[in-house]
Amino acid sequence: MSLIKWIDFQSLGDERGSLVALEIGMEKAVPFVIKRVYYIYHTAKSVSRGYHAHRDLRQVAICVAGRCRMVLDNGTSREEAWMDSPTKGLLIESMVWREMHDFSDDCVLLVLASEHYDESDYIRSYEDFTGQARNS
Ligand code: T46
Repeated sequence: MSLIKWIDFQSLGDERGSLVALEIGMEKAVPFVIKRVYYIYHTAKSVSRGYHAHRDLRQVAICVAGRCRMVLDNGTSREEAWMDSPTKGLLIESMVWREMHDFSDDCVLLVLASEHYDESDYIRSYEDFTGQARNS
């Protein structure tokens, strides 16, 4: 099964512009209760971010402006996708290594998270990640 799992959001556009609404309980939109929201912006094009996996955390990432390239890796296969649509969320499951590259100057990456911030949930060594992914 592909690592790249898109969730399509309904755009409530009219002549004034576009609007996407995400509400707690909209199970089809986001398949977990959102406990945290953060956004990444002003990342220089030459900078890459991520380089970690999460033991339990599930997330949906939405590029609400600009674009960036997301790489996902489950320890066996590696896939990538351009994030460039405010109406598409990328579901990132637990135990998936992620890297983000090629941020445009105007990129704003909004992330909905299933848990509060917890540094102990991060696996920041690729070697540790592949070892744990093999055994899970
Ligand atoms: C992920 C990708 C997509 C907090 O204090 N609270 C938070 O909720 C977050 C997300 C980060 N931080 C602190 C930890 C670091 O001192 O903010 C700093 C930057 O975080 P980090 O280096 O982890 O950022 P990225 O862009 O490498 O990764 C982030 C998320 O941490 C991660 O969960 O999946 O975005």
